[in-house]
Amino acid sequence: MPALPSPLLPGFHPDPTAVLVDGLYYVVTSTFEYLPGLPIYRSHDLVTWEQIGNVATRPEQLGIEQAASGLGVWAPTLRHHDGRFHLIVIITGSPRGCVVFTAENPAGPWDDGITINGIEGIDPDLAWDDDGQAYVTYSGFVATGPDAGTHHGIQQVRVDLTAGKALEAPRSLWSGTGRQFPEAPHVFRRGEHWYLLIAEGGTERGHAVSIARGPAITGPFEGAPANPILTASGQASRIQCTGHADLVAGPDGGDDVLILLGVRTLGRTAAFSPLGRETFATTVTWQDGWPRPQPLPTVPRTGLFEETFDFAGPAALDDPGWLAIGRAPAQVASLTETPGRLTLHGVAGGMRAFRPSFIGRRQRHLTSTFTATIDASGGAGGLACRYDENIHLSLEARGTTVTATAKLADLEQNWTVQIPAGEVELRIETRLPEPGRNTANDGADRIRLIAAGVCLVELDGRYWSCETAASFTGRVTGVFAAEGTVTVSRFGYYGQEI
Ligand code: 6LW
Repeated sequence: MPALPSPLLPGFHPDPTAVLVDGLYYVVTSTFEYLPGLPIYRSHDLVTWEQIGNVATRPEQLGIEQAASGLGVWAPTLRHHDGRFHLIVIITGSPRGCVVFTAENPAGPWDDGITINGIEGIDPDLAWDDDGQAYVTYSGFVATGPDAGTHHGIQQVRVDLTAGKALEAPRSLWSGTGRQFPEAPHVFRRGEHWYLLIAEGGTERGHAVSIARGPAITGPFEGAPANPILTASGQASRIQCTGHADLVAGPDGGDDVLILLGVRTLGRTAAFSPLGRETFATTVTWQDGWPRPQPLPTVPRTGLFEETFDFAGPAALDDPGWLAIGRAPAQVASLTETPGRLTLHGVAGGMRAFRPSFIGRRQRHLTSTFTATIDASGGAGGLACRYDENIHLSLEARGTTVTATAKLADLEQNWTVQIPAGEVELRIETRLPEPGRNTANDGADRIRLIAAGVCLVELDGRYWSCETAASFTGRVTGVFAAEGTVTVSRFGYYGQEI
């Protein structure tokens, strides 16, 4: 097998689920409050990946207009059955609940989905027994409401996918080895055994993968003697939080592969991960009917990356990598209102708003430059890097002033520079700390906020990392409007892995 890149899908790509169909691999990850939801990636060799679309392109598929940041689309499971792709997901903070979407073509269109009633939890898995009966296996974690935070282990129900209902009361399957938060179950058959693969320990530094097996899809399940079979917990590794895995057969009959969640940490204490939870992969060998994951590939990605948008044509927003918050990108930004430019209308509060006027892209490279050429003469707006409405960085043009803002929960600081009237080029750069600067104060990357070539401030990126933000997502960087009308003639993203 060719060396697997590490990460497999860089940037905000948590909770991966994977399936192999007719020699092609597909991976979907979770998206929380963002739209479109559930990006779908395709690869023929697990090395080169292309985003072929998103499962949820229409807001009504998700119902997350009011979902708080960090709620919305949680961990999905992607499967292929009876000639159709099936994607099951529990949408927290949405009236839609547990939904199964299907599509013939994974690139879309996906249907509106059917809600499965009778399931209270997160991280649903969908599997069929040998007679074609469908089962949903899920984590009995309560994510919202008065009982939020309580846990009922891994549960399972037989379901009718056409009627959209559970056919029995939930049965408890397993609670893992005693680490907190048994979740992310996947059930599959291999040879004579049925396996129940789960995550436990929580999605932070205690994250681990454990497995059990039994004689039927319904169990009873018995844990592996060597659980947890994978964890970075307590190990001197830059890649931490490894867990939440799905299993696929390797290319060309090679070893199986676990597709899993992890973070890339920086700094002396490996404490901060600027890009949030990413997707990784590792090979698996089997012994005595139990999987033995091999060490995660440590060879990082290398190379240069560039994508630019000049908004000249009507298709610039069709790229599946644009993200907006609680609304679709095309509901936030227009390509027709000002021909040749992207137009956004201000939402008061700018990036502090619950639903800002913002479209952006995942930051996927630790060394990165985002640029936007903005005309804010009809209002105020600019370029921003977002974790959520409380944790973000921005450059906002208003008249002949550009204000840089660093927002960190209850703290906020501003810096200003005067610019000539007209268009201004705004830039957010992230750079790795210089080698040898590995001191106690070394947090994460260095972030520079630049307007018209002037660097207003350089900041330690530890404060815009998933640990500090206590965030399930990652950095998303793009353009926003805080007032009036703002237009953008050019947006560029340059990345480098070294
Ligand atoms: C997800 C859970 C988890 O539902 O984090 O890492 C939660 N694992 O399985 C949100 O992504």
